[in-house]
This record gives sequence, structure tokens and C-alpha cells, in this order.
Amino acid sequence: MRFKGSTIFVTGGAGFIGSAVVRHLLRDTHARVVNIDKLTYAANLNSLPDAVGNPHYAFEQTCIREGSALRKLFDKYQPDAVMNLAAESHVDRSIDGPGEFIQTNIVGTFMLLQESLRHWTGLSAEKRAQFRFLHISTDEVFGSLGDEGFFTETTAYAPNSPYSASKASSDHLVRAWRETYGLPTLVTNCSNNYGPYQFPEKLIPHVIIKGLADEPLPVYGDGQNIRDWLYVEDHAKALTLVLENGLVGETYNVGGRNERTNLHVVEGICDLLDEFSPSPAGPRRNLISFVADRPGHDRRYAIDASKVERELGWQAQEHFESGIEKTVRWYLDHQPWWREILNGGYAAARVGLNR
Ligand code: NAD
Ligand code: TDX
Repeated sequence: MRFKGSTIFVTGGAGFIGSAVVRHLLRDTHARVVNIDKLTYAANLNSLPDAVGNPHYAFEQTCIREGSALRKLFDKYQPDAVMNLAAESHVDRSIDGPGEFIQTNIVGTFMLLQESLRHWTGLSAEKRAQFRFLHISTDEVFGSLGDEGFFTETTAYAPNSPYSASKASSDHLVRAWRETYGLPTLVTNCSNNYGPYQFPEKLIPHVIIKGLADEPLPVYGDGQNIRDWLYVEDHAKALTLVLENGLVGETYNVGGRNERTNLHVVEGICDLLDEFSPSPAGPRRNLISFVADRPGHDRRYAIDASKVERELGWQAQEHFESGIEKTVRWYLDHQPWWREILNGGYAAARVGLNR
């Protein structure tokens, strides 16, 4: 009876990973889920088709930077756990406009910690012992790897982008609130997620949508940067396991053991599109276009996920080849979901060149 009688706050539950977490909690556990989301450009309540009307689900349009609004939610729902996924998440946007990243990722996490602490301090001893604050972070806080090696939980922080620096900062706040005030916190750092309902600014959905339209497919730099891909539903399961069985004060790296160069990923999507939806304009690989590199572009990320595998029994179910096929099919089968984003004014233009 997982999470029976528990109320879980999921911040950023209308985003890509947050919505996968909400769907997983509602489908596979008994938790009552409160989705706290400001509804920025990246949010989409259509990513939660089965949540509306579910008696275990509530939605609150609230910004995590607003302490008094958060306080009302803690008082109203009396949560047993907080999963913090609300963030500005796109590296390229952080290059052009770091301010929102500082405000939401750092100040917002600070506000959420403060209100969680206030709530936690007022709980009974038994409830205090059970309460958890799980902060969801990224492997980008560790910086960039060379050809060898992996990020582990003890790798030193060395963030290179405004986005990753803001996430690193929030991770440190979470740690400090445990060490100093005793708030029962945990942190996860994961690699690049992909799968259904991802906003089309990110590499994989961007290339699928541009490829379907027979438009140029932008590959930054030489295309040899490596990312370690994690299917979003595997990630959601890992997060609930960490919430359930993780040790307070620990950090867990989550990754799918799927390192691929960006060029390999883009070529693979081209071939799948050609197979599922051939174009009279010819093979999609002809659309690949090498463009100016991202400033401060990290070369390689790779996660050593052995701690979460060994200690919590988690294992990624999806291999990249199966996950990318599912993902391409999903975008083909769910065109209204992303066409609404394009019709709503998202231009899918290049950003983040610091011009
Ligand atoms: P996303 O951009 O798809 O969604 C973020 C959500 O947070 C949106 O629904 C948005 O409305 C909400 N939000 C933003 N600012 C808010 C605020 N001030 N108050 C309340 N809600 C706010 O992001 P994602 O890809 O789902 O990422 C979720 C988390 O996971 C982030 O913390 C991100 O740093 C982390 N992460 C993401 C990846 C990835 O590959 N996508 C990898 C590692 C870590
Ligand atoms: O059009 C593109 N062409 C391209 O070559 C885009 C959008 C990206 N890229 C490259 C840049 C990266 O090397 O592809 C790689 C992936 O880019 P993104 O999808 O922007 O992801 P990344 O910068 O790696 O960050 C992602 O993973 C870690 C998430 O956006 C972060 O929120 C997460 O923390």
C-alpha cells in the first residue's frame, strides 16, 4: 500500500518530469498528490489527462517564490512530503536570461525550504520523523567530463552554465537546511531525461518536430557532445523509490547508462521518422545542419547510477533504442499536444547565443 494516507506536494507537476511523477503517483500508489505549479511557458496541464476529477489529485497555481502563498498550502493540505521539481530548466534560456533561473531555482527553493521547515517544526515527533523533502537536481552541477569516468555522488560541484549554477546553489541550500535545522532532506541528481510530454525546446522533441516539418535540424558545434539519456518514466519511478526508502541526508545519482553523442541521437531520430512517416522531400539526415556551438557547452555527462541500483533496487527499464522509438511514436501519435504549443506562439527559434 505505497504512500497510503500520505499527502505529497509535487512542485512543477505540470512540467515534463513533474507530470510523469504525478501520473506515476496517481497510477501506482495511494498517495494524495497536490500539484503546485506557477504555469510558466513550460507547463502544460494537458500532460495530466487523467488527473482532473481524480479524488487523490489537487492542483494549485502557485509560484514557489511566494512564501505566504506556500504557507497557506502547507496549512491547508498538511503534507507528509515535498518533491521539488519546479524550476527553470533550459540551459539555452539561462544564457540569455539568467534572472528567472536565480529567482525560481534559488530563491524559490529557499522559500520552499523555509515553509517546509515551518510546517515540519509544528508536526508531532512521529510525523516529523516521517516527513521528507526531496529535491530534484541535475548532473550538470558536476560540470563536464573528459573521455573517461563517471559522475558519482562524491564528484565535486563545478557548474558551468547559469542554469547549472542555480541548481548547484539550490542543492547546497537543501543540504544546509538539513545540517543546520534538521529538516529531513534528500537530493537526486539525474542525467538528461527524454520521453512523452517534453517541451519542444529540448533536443529530442525539437528534432522530432523539425524533422516532421522537413526543416533544418540544428546540431550545436561538432555534434560530438555526449549526454546520458534517461527515460522519464524510469526517472519518476526512481524518485518515488528515493522518497520511500532513501536515507535522509543522502544524495542519489540517477542515470540510464545510455551515453550517446548528439549526432548519433539526431541521426537515429531521422531514421525513425523516415521509417514511420516517410517524407517526399527525402531522407531526414539531409536536414542535419551544424550550427554555432552553445557558449560554455559541456562536453560529456555520464552518471554512475550504482548507488541507487544497489541500495534501492532501482533499475532503468528502458534502453535508449527502445525509449527513443517509443518517444518518436508518441510525438507522431500526439500531435495536438505539441501543435497547441506551436500555435500558442512558441517559435522554436535558436536562443542562447549570448547576442
Ligand atoms: P520543465 O521546464 O519541463 O518544467 C518545470 C515546471 O516548473 C513547469 O511546469 C513550470 O511551470 C514550473 N515552474 C517554473 N517556475 C516555477 C515557480 N516559480 N513556481 C512554481 N512552478 C514553477 O522542467 P523538467 O524538465 O520537468 O525538470 C524538472 C526538474 O528536474 C527541474 O528541477 C530540473 O532542473 C530537473 N532536471 C531536469 C532534467 C531534464 O532532462 N529535463 C534533467 C535533470 C534534472
Ligand atoms: O537544437 C539543439 N541542438 C543541439 O545540438 C538543442 C536544443 C540542443 N543541442 C545539444 C545541446 C546539448 O549538448 O543537445 C544536447 C542536449 O541539449 P538540451 O536538450 O538543451 O539539454 P541539456 O542542455 O543537456 O540539459 C538537459 O539535461 C539536463 C535539461 O534541459 C536540463 O534541465 C537537465 O538538467
